[in-house]
Amino acid sequence: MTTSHRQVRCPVCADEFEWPDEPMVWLYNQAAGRYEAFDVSTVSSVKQADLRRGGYRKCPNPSGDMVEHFIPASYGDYGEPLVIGLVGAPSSGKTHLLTSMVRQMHINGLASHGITVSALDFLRHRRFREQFITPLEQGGALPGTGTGMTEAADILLLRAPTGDRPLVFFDVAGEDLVNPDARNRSTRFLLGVDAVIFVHASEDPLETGQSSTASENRSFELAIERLRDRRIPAAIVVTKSDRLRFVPPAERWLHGGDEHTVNAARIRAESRDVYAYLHHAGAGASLRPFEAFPRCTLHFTSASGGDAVPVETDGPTRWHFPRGFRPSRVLEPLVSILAMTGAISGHEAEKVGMP
Ligand SMILES: Nc1nc2c(ncn2[C@@H]2O[C@H](COP(=O)(O)OP(=O)(O)OP(=O)(O)O)[C@@H](O)[C@H]2O)c(=O)[nH]1
Ligand SMILES: [Mg+2]
Ligand SMILES: [Zn+2]
Repeated sequence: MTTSHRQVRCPVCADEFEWPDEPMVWLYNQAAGRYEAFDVSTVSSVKQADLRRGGYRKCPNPSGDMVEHFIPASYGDYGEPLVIGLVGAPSSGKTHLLTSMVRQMHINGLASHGITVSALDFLRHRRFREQFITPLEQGGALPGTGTGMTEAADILLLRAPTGDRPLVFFDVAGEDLVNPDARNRSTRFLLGVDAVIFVHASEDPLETGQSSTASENRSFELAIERLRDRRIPAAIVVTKSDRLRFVPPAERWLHGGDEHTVNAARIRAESRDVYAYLHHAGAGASLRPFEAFPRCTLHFTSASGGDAVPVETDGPTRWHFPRGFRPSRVLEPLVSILAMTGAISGHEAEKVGMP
């Protein structure tokens, strides 16, 4: 049932409003391509619950600064939502990382922590699966994210021993994240995030002059600036670490595969190795979140397992991963964030990311 008098922050417009105890549910009419209001007070309670699960609410958007948008009708019925944003330069690997993360969660990658996930926003999740998870599972490389994206990429329901919470991910274009224009709506999600995953791409040894070793990481800087007063946890991820097979600590961590426990000492050891790697690679600018946020962990991940190559076609160039899609350690940053935000509890979890 709906919990009344509860303040909820909309994950789309970042406005806060009282979650209404109303009988209206909006259902998406596929054929007409629009949401239609439906009064559920006339149907049985079993049907009401079912319609709420698959339905939406129209956000009142008190600031009146966004186009009409809808959030899952059951969004306010669970514990505090956990909103996670990805931040990183264009092409740093945010979308591949998020896709492989969501996929690993769905194939029970968090089961050893007593956590399962399912779709909360069914339409959004179906779109996410069709556009990202399925193509990646088939070995295709995903296109860059278009600018102007303001909506959450996916909204899931996280069921953990600590409670059930909506889990929201934002993944906007790197190009928008390096744009300092305050009117840029794509970065507004930062106002509502509970944790940030900062994504740094490890260098492609075949390319030179890559931005990853630049003295500045604009996307990190701008996000840190806007989150300055928020004491939220963060994770720095060196993704595309499959490229670091000649860098012994990275190779060793990736080779170790996925973890099944929260072990604060191990997470600290990996964080130390990633820190040293970024420092020696001259990418000190990507370490800024470590100084800016009170709790921060660092990770090596690979979303794909290898570099994409172009596919021979007559049409426009497509890219694919010739050895298939083999993610490694993509859930580690998420597990650390779950520990640092209290979604995973216990003595070890409390120590994660502590200085
Ligand atoms: N080797 C390797 N390449 C990767 C990996 N993840 C992503 N890539 C490549 O990096 C490129 C950019 O990845 P995206 O996930 O689209 O990067 P993004 O940060 O979302 O980029 P924007 O949406 O433009 O901001 C893609 O062409 C992928 O082929 C990885 O784990 N390993
Ligand atoms: Mg992207
Ligand atoms: Zn809204």
